[in-house]
Amino acid sequence: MKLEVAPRARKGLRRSIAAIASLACAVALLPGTAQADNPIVQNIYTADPAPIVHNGRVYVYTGHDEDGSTYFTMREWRVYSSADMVNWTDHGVPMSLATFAWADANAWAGHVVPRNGKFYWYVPVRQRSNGQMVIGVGVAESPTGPFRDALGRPLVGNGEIDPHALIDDNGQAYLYWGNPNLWYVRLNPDMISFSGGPTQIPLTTAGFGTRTGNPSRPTLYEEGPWVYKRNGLYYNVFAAQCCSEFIAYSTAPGPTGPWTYRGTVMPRQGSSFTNHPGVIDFNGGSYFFYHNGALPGGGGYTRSVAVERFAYNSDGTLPTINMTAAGPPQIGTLNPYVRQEAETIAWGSGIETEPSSEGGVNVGYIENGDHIKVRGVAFGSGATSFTARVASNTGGGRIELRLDGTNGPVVGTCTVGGTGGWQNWTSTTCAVGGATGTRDLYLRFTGGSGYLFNVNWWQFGGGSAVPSHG
Ligand SMILES: [Ca+2]
Ligand SMILES: [Ca+2]
Repeated sequence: MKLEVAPRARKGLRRSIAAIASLACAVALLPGTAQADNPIVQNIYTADPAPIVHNGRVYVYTGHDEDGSTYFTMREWRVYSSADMVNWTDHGVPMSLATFAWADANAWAGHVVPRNGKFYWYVPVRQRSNGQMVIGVGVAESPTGPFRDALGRPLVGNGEIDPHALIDDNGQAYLYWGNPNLWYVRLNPDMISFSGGPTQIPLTTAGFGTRTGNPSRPTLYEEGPWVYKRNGLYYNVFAAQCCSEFIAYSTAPGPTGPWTYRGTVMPRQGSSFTNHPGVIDFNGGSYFFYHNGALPGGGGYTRSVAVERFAYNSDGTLPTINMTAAGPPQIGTLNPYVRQEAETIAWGSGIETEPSSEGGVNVGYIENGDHIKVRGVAFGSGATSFTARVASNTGGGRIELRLDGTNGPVVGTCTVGGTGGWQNWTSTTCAVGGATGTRDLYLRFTGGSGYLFNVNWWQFGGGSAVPSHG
């Protein structure tokens, strides 16, 4: 159970996020202007996206750059999921350095692959005994964890980073990794052991492009291999030629090559000197995940995960993909007449998330003027009530339900009272009028000074929408 925290710590990031969110809202109110929903997480810095598709949702696994970091100071990993590519649910911290008793630092770029009804998460971490970067593997029965150390020791290690797993059509799995080299091992079907030793993929200029001015690294390959098979072709999308990195790719007829360099996927953009690719197909579209320094205070050590939709060229080659603030279009709509987690967010301003005593995650650290945007909410013929699961160790406040923007029409206002604790939960309900059709919903929080209340989930009543997720 989550302990009461008083006074609650304030993080400097939130104040600056509110500033960018205000700008984003100002832009959103302009007719015909795309709404800013990149980066996909606004309350913390995230990096190194690793997306998977499971049971009709996209799960994206990320690292967590600590606020104010001046190095790759990373102690835990995060996971977010979405059915519509714009509203992302925060599932908290499913794995951290503490998961691996033999590791002491550097919770860096990992990759998750489902198999055998389990989820295997390959991560580079620093081994306490010798200070070397090695690769550990976590395992869980759920995509949101919790993950445990599958081995109690590293799976493999040679000082290099950025593991990525591929299960080929014949069932043979491969684990790729490396910076400055590119390695693989053949994983056994248990996904936590391998046959043979680490093998190097030759970094030839034909395979990985030509880098000039660095004789020790003659090719563009830098790090972050993302290897997958699509329509019979193997792709290796990777971070190229630090610094700053761009994203490039190579293709091959087989999982270990021979590779042919194919060019740029994402140019050098976005005020982070690293980038990291993650590529999936989902619900008829193709999506490219990456990171940049787009949030306030953002940069090379304070990064943020973002996503774009793209289409393969007819010959299977990748188009050039540019970073945008708008991100992909929404797939379908969000159903307000079922329980929605408060931490399902298109854009959050001023809020934080934390573990909830009722399970999962709740939104907290709510102050006067903070808000949450939920995109494309299908109210249909009209909602008549709103219920929120709330807790407050202070005097509470109000939830204004607004449409279209933080200054849009108010369709209801719920009062939240004190509950005697930040994790003492109760439900509060208020009347709603005028919420019809499909609109963006803004939960705008108001009240006195200090922290007002927490929200775990919400649900509208009375409507008859026929929502869809595409
Ligand atoms: Ca706040
Ligand atoms: Ca929740």
